[in-house]
Amino acid sequence: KDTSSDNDNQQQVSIENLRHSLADNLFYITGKYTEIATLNDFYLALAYTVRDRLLPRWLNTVRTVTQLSDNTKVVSCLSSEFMVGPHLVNHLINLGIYDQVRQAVEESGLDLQKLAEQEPEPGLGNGSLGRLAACYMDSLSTLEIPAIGYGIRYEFGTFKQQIRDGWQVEITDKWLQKGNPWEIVRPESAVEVKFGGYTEGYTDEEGNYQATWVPHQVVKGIPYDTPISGYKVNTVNTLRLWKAEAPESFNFQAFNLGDYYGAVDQKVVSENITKVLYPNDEHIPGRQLRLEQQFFLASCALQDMIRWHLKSGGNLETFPDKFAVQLNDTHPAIAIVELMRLLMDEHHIQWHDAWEITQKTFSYTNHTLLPEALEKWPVNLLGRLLPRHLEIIYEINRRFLEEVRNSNGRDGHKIARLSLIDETGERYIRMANLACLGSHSINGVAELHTELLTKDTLGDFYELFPHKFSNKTNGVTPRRWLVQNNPGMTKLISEKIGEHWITHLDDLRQLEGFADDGDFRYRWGQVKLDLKRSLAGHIQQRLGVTVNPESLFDVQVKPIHEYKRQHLNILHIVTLYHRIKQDPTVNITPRTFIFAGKAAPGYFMAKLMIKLIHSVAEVINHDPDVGDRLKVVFLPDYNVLCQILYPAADLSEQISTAGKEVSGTGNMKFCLNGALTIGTWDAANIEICQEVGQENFFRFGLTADEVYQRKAEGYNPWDYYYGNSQLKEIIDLIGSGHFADEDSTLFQPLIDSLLHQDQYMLFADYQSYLDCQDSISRVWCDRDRWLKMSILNTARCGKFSSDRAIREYCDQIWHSSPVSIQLADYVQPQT
Ligand code: RUG
Repeated sequence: KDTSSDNDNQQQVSIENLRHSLADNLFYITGKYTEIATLNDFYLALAYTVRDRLLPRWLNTVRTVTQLSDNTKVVSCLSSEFMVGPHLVNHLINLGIYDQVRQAVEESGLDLQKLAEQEPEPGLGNGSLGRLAACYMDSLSTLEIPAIGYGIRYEFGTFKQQIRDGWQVEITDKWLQKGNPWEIVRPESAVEVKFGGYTEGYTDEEGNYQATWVPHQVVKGIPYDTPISGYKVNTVNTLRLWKAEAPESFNFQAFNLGDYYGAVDQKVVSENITKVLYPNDEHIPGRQLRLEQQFFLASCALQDMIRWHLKSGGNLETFPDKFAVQLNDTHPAIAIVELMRLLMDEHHIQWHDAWEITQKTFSYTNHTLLPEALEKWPVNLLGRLLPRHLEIIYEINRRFLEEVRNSNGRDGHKIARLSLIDETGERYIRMANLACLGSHSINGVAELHTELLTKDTLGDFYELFPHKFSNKTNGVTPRRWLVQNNPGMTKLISEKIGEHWITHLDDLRQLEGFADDGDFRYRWGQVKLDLKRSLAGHIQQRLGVTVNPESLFDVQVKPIHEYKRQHLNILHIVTLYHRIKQDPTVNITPRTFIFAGKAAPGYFMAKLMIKLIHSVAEVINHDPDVGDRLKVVFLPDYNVLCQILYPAADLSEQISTAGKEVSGTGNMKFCLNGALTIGTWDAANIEICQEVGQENFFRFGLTADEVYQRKAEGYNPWDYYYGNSQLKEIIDLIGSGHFADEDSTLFQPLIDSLLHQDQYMLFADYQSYLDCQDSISRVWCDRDRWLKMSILNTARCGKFSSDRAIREYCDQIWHSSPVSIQLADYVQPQT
């Protein structure tokens, strides 16, 4: 490890140098002189200045990694989503040059924060699955593990959320509109991806059946590389995102015949593949474009890795010794079949060996327990788009089921469940089954999740291959989620325990010793209050709502979904409001309820929940009886905002129905920033509670077993409605149209779904939630106790570092170890 890298930086990155580079880049790259440059031009010039400082590390990492000997493994993350977040400040912190750059920027008459705000957030994901992949890339670099992330360069990322009249409106995310200084396009490394057509079989000279795929269409995959720096190390790994292009962008024959649209047809059709990211929770089995995206990513990534491996002198038998390929959910699972095809059809390896290589190469992370979220593709669609792959899937399945029948008997139901083909109605390919079969490792992302996976969702596979299953509880990177987002708290912590915790999060335990120190507690409280003041300013400016920074900031930030139960939170808020209306002098702990999150564009109920939040807010925020005791705000388009929301929260709402959330990572970010959690016994909440201690955690509600049991006994929401007068009054109040200008129909679909089904058991958990919230209000009034609990939450959340998770993946699944990157032959560009 090059421990002198910090010192090198200090010297190489002199303020003077930085100022010159900034001026040069403004002139030579943006082509502007200072007087006419916009803030964005200055941001671009600064980004290039920082990228220049990254390049020696990046190129040395690439060079070292591509020349690694056979026994060093490269971790390859295949993910349809990477939510890397803004790059600029992250690199400044990782390179250890934040202060110098800030000074150079100031001396140039600019403000670093304002420039940083110019950076559009690449919206290349829907939420925490993509955010997790980005945290893992950060940890891989920080731990000096050779790694590459493969994803799609969506031209339009996740939609931007606007709110009009309380309703969500989706706006196209044009994140590339003003250029992207972080990426470098590598057209020389393009690959070709085939689609459609038919297959032709023949028997080779040795009598083996072989197949050729005659595609209908060929698309070019162009890689765009983005650097992912590690914290104060030389490793800068690569995120390689693929863009689809037509091999020939312009058809002159069509043009000459006067068919002007036809002349660019291919270009349009091909480029559509990487145009747009599909929103979460969309019903996608029939969406051909989504399958095209998945296959495009899988094929580009595998061709790239194979080329790299062969070029560095390896042969394909040793491919799994060189690459550990992690499938982030089933979205890239078609890669299993594509690797089989590439090995057999293009590299002439026999089935048995190809299958062994494939299984050794892949490992699969599952991220869902919801049956409706388990991916499946109609056989017809897959066969039309990928005819050769369908043949291979059939053959994998035939061999697998034969083996099962031979060794496990002929339980028809079980065989039907294990089959890669769902034949219960229209025929589908089950991607989770394919991922289980084609991987040597399958993991869940929290202990309860893994337990439920092995018991239920993937229970049949667990029975057959128990050795493949393990748990790897998710983690988040402390660099982005504390050091970058919460400099005040970072400074306070480091003052007491040094900076080692930034890469060894367990060290935060040393803070426990300060929880009883009155002075430390006071300073901890002041840091929080400052953050809350600045969030309050933001709320005022954006929404025109005045909130009291001294009130309890009660925050629920996550995608809007019935199982995440934002509407349970609303039931609590309406209960407090109702108490005030019944007795305006009632003693209520002042609270600011903050919501943020997007609903999938086609998910009506989630959109109605957003409308409900706004309608309730409208009434409560303007009711003189309520005054400033309660305020409700919804912050639109939360991606960018999470940076200020997590640090400013006092209370983190993690209230999913037990057994429905798989892990959550927001819960970890809140805890790291000293928020206390109100949570169900679900997902990673359980592990958070175990770590911080139940006396520092507010637990309520049914367990996953109890949820299951109640449902089995015949859960009836009406029993709760009639059995709890408070609940009945609240539901009736919402149903009456009180929050909807007396329109009693507006929220009826939500009310009906609760009364008639209550799939996510809000009514069963309502009283317990309310009691828990009341006890939170009491604890809040004991400021010393609250602050102590807050400090202990931060002190004890070391387990939830993505560094810990990545170490577990490296040791137990990937068998990959650190490689130190030397900068010895590095020549600094002249500036
Ligand atoms: O909903 C889950 C979260 O609970 C989890 O923390 C995250 C990362 O593991 O993945 C989320 N998720 C699941 N996002 N998409 C899916 C289904 O594909």
